[in-house]
Parts: sequence; structure tokens; C-alpha cells
Amino acid sequence: MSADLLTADLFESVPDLRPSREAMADGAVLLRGFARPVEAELIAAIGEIVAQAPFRHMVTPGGHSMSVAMTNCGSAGWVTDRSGYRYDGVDPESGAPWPAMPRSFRVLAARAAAEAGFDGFAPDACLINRYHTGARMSLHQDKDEDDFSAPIVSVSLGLPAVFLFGGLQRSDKPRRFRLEHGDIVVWGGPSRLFFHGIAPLADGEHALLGRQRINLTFRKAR
Ligand code: MD3
Ligand code: FE
Repeated sequence: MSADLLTADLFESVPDLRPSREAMADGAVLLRGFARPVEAELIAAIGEIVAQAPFRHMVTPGGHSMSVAMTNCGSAGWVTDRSGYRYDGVDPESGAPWPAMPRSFRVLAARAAAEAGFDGFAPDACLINRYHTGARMSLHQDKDEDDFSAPIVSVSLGLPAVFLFGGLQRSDKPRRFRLEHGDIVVWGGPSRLFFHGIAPLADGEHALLGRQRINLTFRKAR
């Protein structure tokens, strides 16, 4: 048997680890594995941010504590409390500015956005969400930003999650997508204001992050 045929047989049985692109909706592009080459830098940078601005369970205007723990980096951070949702330049827990957005974050977000057709994406906010087993995010729209013409870029790390992707109306039946470690999604154009959420996180163990999922959400807030 020729060496070529043996090689072909071998690769037939091996999972395909190359990044791939999939359209989820008009303006929404899933870049599978796009963050994998920089996973170690991202995880190290998250550790430095969390040392300055720890994860916390914020309270919604309705008085419920969120199951997802959050922190931010960048010149604007998304916060919620009894008075409402807003972007704030300082961490309300410390009164200090949010940690600066690491260069590795900015470069990755801009590259992913460009890959999806949005050149010149310059996020000023990065919300960092941490999910433990059972944590979820109910269906909502992201509309606290000043400019909806900029996309949102999200990076999934750690345990996989089921992403719920609806439409412009809350009543639109959500489709389900599995988001895995290293996946990036760019949400722009018509999908920018679509309702979306995350189903309760299933328990598991991730080789790099253990029993958690971390999501980075890059926005142009101001
Ligand atoms: C679709 N976070 O922080 S990221 C959020 O995985 C949020 O933690 C989820 O929704 C998470 O607001 C999902 C993906 C995401 C972010 C913004 C979107 C999807 C979006 C805006 C419009 C449409
Ligand atoms: Fe959202």
C-alpha cells in the first residue's frame, strides 16, 4: 500500500482542528477555534484582571443576584445594580478604573471582527462572564451601547455552553448552538439586536479552566 493511502486513512479518523466559519444568521458569524492559538495568553491576562477587579455576582434592577459572575476591563465596564444597567468607567466595588484592556484582547477582537467583514473594530469595553455549573443567562438584548453599527465579538473559553439565539422579538423561538472553548462569534448588522441567552451550564471538567466557562464580550460602548 502507498504512503499516501496510509496518510489519507490516518487523517480520516482524526478530528478536524482547523478553524472554520459558519453563518448563524445575517451578520452573525461563528469562527470555530479562532482563539485557540492564543488561549494561554488570554487565560493569563484574565488572571491578572481578576486579581485587580474580582468576579462578583451583580444585582439586577429587579433585585435578583445574577448566577453569572462578572468583571470588566477597558475604559468602560458594564454594570448592573438596583438603579439599572449602565457602562461605568470605574469598578463600583473599588472606585478604581477598570483594568486596561490587554493588547492581546484588542488584537484578537479586531482580527475576528475583520474576518466577519467589520474592519476597524476598536472595542472600549470587555465584559468577562464566568459560569459555574447551573449558571445561565436568560434571553435578553444588548442595547446599552451608544452605537449599534459596531459589532459585538464574543470569545468562549472552558466548558461548552448551549447558546440560545432568537430574533428581534422576544417571542421568536430561539435556535440552539453549542459554543466550545476557543470559539468566537461576531454579531453585527441585523443580528446585533437579536435576543440571546445561555442555557444552564452542564457540569464538566475542562483541561485548562476546570469546572467553569468564561466568556469575553467585546463592545464599543461609547
Ligand atoms: C447576540 N453573554 O454578556 S456572548 C452578554 O456567553 C451575553 O456569556 C453570553 O449575552 C455569554 O450580554 C453570550 C454572545 C453574544 C453577545 C452579544 C450579542 C451574543 C449576542 C448581541 C447580539 C446578539
Ligand atoms: Fe448579551
